Amino acid sequence: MESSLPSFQVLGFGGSAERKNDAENYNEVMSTLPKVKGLRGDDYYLYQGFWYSAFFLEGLMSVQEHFTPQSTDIFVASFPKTGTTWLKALTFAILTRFRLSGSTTSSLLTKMPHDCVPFLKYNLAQNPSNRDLAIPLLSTHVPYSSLPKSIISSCCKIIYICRDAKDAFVSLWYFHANLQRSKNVEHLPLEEAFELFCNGIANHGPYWDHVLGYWRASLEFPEKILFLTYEEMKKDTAAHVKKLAEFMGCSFTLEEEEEGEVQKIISMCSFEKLSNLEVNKNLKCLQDISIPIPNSIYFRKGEIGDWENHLTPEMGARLDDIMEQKLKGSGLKLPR
Ligand code: PAP
Repeated sequence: MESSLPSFQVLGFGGSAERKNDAENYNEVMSTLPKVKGLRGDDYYLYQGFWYSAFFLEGLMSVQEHFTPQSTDIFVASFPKTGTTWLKALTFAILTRFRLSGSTTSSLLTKMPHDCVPFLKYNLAQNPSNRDLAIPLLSTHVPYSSLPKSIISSCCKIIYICRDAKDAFVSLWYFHANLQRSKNVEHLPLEEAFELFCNGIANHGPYWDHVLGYWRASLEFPEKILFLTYEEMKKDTAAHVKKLAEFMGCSFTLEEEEEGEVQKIISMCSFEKLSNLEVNKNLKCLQDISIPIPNSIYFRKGEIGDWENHLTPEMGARLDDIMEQKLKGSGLKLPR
């Protein structure tokens, strides 16, 4: 999530002296970094090889400095718009299924998935009691190489999801455009945003480096990092739900499978179900009090290949070529 608020306001709502010091230090670091104009006309800073708006960068520096995970934590990691909301819903539903007396009691019915699985951010780093420690799920858009050392050196598990770059870009552009529209602010034309994206400029971009970082780490530490794609998860959601449960250490029992538990979770987390809930149709996300974002913005189409309705075949081919070149030799080929 982004903010166009000045940094002192974003960091200011907690109010502690330590926080103010942090903000000053981070602003000092930022003043030394290369910057460009980003998707919403705000500055993006190049930090450890990736681009960030001030809001994200301050958040990143604070978690790098202050965050310590619990050893049982599981992180849902992603580049924005590649399936985060869906994966959060699924992991949350899988992990909390034992607490439910029936599927109708899931928090997903009344809380947006982002409010069920919180993002790593300053207030969590400084005050771990801001989270429900009984649910060991957190999420992040931070690239693997910039994750806090405390996470990398821990035995915490990470579940990463990515998606065809063209669909991720279109989803990202719509998200920004809808957000700007909801604030009556002009948004960048799709063609200009596409140019930026192809040059690697997006929050937490370049996209290809984000994907490659987690891909390589998943090859090195397969027991710690599960690498998924949106397209494969769509194609066989049941197999992925079981895989997720196994990876998180809470496999479905035969009895559960026979009782249709896997299918119940798939239905609960489906685009159709979640996008039609009151909380996701008409309420705003609570995950950050500085920028209330309508939850409905996170549910657009939920389809594979929608890029064809928005990009020309030439634009599509250009992004495919870039991805192919960048992923060459990695052994990774993203489904289209
Ligand atoms: P985030 O990274 O900002 O949280 P994220 O959830 O990754 O966003 O991306 C939103 C995309 O996931 C949207 O894709 P679209 O723009 O191509 O439609 C959104 O529709 C899709 N999405 C949200 N919920 C679901 C779901 N339950 N199943 C499938 N896709 C979903």
